[in-house]
Amino acid sequence: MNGTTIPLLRAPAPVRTTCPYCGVGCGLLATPRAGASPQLAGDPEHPANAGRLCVKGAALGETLGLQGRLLRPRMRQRQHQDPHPQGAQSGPWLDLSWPKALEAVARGFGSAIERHGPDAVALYLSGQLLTEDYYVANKLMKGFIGSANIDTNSRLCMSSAVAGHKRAFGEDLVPVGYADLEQADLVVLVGSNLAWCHPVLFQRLVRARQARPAMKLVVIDPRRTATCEFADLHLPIRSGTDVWLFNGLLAFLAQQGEIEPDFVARHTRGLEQALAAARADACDLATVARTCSISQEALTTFYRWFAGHARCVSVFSQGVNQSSAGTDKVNSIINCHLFTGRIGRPGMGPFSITGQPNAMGGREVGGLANTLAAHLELANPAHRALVQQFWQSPRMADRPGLQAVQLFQAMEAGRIKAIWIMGTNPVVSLPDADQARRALAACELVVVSDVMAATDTLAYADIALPALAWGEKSGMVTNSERCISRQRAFLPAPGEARADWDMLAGVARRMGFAGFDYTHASQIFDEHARLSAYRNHPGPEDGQQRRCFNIGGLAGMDAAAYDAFQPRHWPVPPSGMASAPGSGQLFGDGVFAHEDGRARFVATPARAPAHAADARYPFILNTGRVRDQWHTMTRTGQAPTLAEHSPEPFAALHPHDGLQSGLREGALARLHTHWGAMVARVRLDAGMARGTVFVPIHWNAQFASDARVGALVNPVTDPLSGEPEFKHTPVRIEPFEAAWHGFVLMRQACRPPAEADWWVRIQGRDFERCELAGLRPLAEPRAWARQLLGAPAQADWIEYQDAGAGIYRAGHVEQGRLQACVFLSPRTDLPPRRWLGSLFAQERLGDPERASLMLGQPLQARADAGPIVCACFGVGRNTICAAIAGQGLKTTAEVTACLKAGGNCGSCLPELKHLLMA
Ligand SMILES: Nc1nc2c(c(=O)[nH]1)N[C@H]1C(S)=C(S)[C@@H](COP(=O)(O)OP(=O)(O)OC[C@H]3O[C@@H](n4cnc5c(=O)[nH]c(N)nc54)[C@H](O)[C@@H]3O)O[C@H]1N2
Ligand SMILES: Nc1nc2c(c(=O)[nH]1)N[C@H]1C(S)=C(S)[C@@H](COP(=O)(O)OP(=O)(O)OC[C@H]3O[C@@H](n4cnc5c(=O)[nH]c(N)nc54)[C@H](O)[C@@H]3O)O[C@H]1N2
Ligand code: SF4
Ligand SMILES: [Mo]
Repeated sequence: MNGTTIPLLRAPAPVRTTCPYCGVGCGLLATPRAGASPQLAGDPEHPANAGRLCVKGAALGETLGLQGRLLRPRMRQRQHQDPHPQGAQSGPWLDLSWPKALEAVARGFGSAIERHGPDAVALYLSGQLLTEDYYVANKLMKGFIGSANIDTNSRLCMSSAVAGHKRAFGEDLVPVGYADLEQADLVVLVGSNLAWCHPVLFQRLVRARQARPAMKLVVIDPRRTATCEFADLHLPIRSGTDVWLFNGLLAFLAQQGEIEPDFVARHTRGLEQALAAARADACDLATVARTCSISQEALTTFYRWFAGHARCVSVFSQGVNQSSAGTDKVNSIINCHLFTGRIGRPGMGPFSITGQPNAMGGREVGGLANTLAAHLELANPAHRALVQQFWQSPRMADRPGLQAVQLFQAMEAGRIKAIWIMGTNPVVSLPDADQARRALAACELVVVSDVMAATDTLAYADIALPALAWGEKSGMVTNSERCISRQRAFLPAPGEARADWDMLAGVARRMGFAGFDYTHASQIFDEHARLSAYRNHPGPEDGQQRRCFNIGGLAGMDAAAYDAFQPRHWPVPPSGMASAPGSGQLFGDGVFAHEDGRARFVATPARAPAHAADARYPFILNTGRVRDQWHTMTRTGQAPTLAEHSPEPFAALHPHDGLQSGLREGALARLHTHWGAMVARVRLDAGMARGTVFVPIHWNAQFASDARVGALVNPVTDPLSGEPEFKHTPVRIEPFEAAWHGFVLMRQACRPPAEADWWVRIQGRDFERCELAGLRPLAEPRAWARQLLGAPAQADWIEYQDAGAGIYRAGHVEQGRLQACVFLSPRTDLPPRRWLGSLFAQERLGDPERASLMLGQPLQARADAGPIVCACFGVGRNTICAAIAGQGLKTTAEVTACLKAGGNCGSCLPELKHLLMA
């Protein structure tokens, strides 16, 4: 449970580690405390964050408890193969020892390979694994099993950026760092909600702008996001039209003569074709503006600003990558940077920002089905030979393996007989996510390593392997700006949990493979570092290109040196070896990684997203993130501090669209696509484009009855990168006609009742909350409520009923303390949950509180703070709005001075700004 006392691993000195969430890669100091959970703070010496943390990082302490953890290897017999919403395998779990579990995995994989060949097995990994885990998995699969059926959730994340970089630069290289963002005169954020998804970096940007107010910020996103609150210009382009926009920009720059002719002539190829394609799409500004559905004035402003600011960084993220034209979107942006020579110098360049903490490390080890290791290429026979020689491996995969979406399709078709899923939750995060269930149900052997005991994916596992979690595991990660840092353990290993690399090596040894005798993570990192430098020098005898990814300078660290490792940006070539051309400020010398040293313009003829809206599915479904949750919520879902900002799954749409569809704010709506359906709370938001609906990705069967948006997403992928079109699926949205709405707050775990056709579970500080709704009226609310709240016959039970109005309220009090309460109504305007939640912190419920409980409203009008805006200080919207109005506050600084809100992590500053302007 939160706040559990954890035994100490070592004397209380701060341990330097890094945050397990986003790709900013903030450093943390964890100080173990006797008799209390460790104290966590931002590391003032880490180059990414200089001591700052966002709200997710600041709340990490609330996720360290062992409740819900998977602590022993388990196995179960499959009883049937039918996909079932809550899991196909209904046999009971049996604990087993590690040797038996590893043996079972090795035998299962071995048998599938023996019967059907190496391509009948697969690994599906994650950008949240440590570099060492990733390295061992890739080595096992590609070099020893001999198949490239190893892919990762990075396929769903930045594989379009990888493909775009390779086309343009010849190697997957990100030429921009965080300081460039601060030095830029123009920052363009394309398909990135940086304020919520990379908050500490966003705040670095905001501060840089305060220091240099002339710096401009442009946001290109169909939605008006929190990031837009700080923008000088927001281009709410029609979803999927980025290539038109950037083709238009290239044509405009050409027409204005804004070319860097020397750079283009000496360091690039392919301009003519790219420009011809751009001009074909963008014959004039009016056409581009119309296609992108923005005003010509806004378009021209953007184009002029781009033309006029040499120091320009274009940050792009999932609004670009997650598209059936994702790779072309990436190259259309890079084209504009090459044309203006804006790359390789401070304060400029195209910046693919990574999402996961070790997405970059996964690229280094070549975790994708089409890459090798150390930025080498699977398709290149010389590269395969090089890696095979280094690994001394018996075989080597010689063709690309299946990419995530294809992999699960092949599995459903029976072509994958055994899979090991590690550090990812594909039943939630894949597109057409019900297909993932069918696929896993059809697979003979499903092995899942995870830190939690219950996830939507584990529901389909035959073998569950307990992994060490953040705080317990140790290894390297690389952030968005190529900075390698250590994650370090500051907690003891709980139960029998093991490091992921350790499980992989154990299975490899049991499969009879040599080269997996690691006893410490430092040995694996050393091997990875040596491979990066191995024959990494140009020479006619090699036929090899010099690779920019070289960390040979980090080879040779023993356990102690590894333990003391300080953050370093790569490349770090071995001492004495010259850096590859193009390293340092990457591409500073104008030399790129293509054989001829030149970058490539890529012709990117624009094409529309795969599926258009039609009469049946008239809206476009866009999916993405909220501020305070991480992905499938397995960890952030346990933190009360993080639950309050967006407690429930929602569907945001424009108020006019809401009106036309009969959807009120706060009502429930059902969403249908060709692929699946779900139910969510309606949020009317004037910042949404007409005809679009936004749904967060986070909720799943562990937290809600029916809110897994992945099930609705079309599985179309980009032909080059294999990345799915997560941001564009035609959808229908209609009222979910519930006969009753209600909610329960309980000190104990709250099990959603069978009568609820819809529910959401929310972690509170002293209680659990369940939001409920039912399609059929409750016959006996009172008996139902007493049973649900588990109140004994003689319990102190207070209640209020207005049977005619269908209203029922009840509370169960024990020794003066509120144990549980329930509220039911035919409407959605139920009492404020935050105020009720605060009653659980009280030692004694006085008569006024008992009365107000039955009234369903606080006695003082101000007692309900409203939905939380500042999670650090628990400041709600009502409190903020009252202070703004009552005290005439004008700036976020004044709000902070008055209420503290925004004064710690700063994640809520965009929302404070919004409230000030409202
Ligand atoms: N709080 C939080 N932070 C996170 C994560 C998290 O789960 N929670 N996850 C991390 C991970 S792994 C990732 S990959 C990053 C993702 O970080 P982001 O990419 O910033 O986040 P998203 O919300 O997926 O999408 C970004 C924006 O793309 C917009 N968009 C949709 N369609 C289009 C389009 O056609 N064109 C353009 N230009 N924009 C479009 C969406 O409206 C959305 O606002 O976040 C990381 N950080
Ligand atoms: N609709 C839609 N879907 C999307 C996206 C979108 O924008 N829209 N975005 C996509 C993107 S960018 C991403 S990155 C993915 C993310 O999607 P996932 O990777 O599926 O999401 P997570 O919740 O991060 O899954 C991590 C899993 O690993 C477990 N875990 C945590 N630590 C460890 C560890 O140390 N070892 C092991 N073995 N397990 C561990 C967690 O409990 C959890 O079950 O979602 C993708 N899916
Ligand atoms: S910005 Fe927040 S989530 Fe991202 S690494 Fe830093 S503290 Fe963690
Ligand atoms: Mo991601």
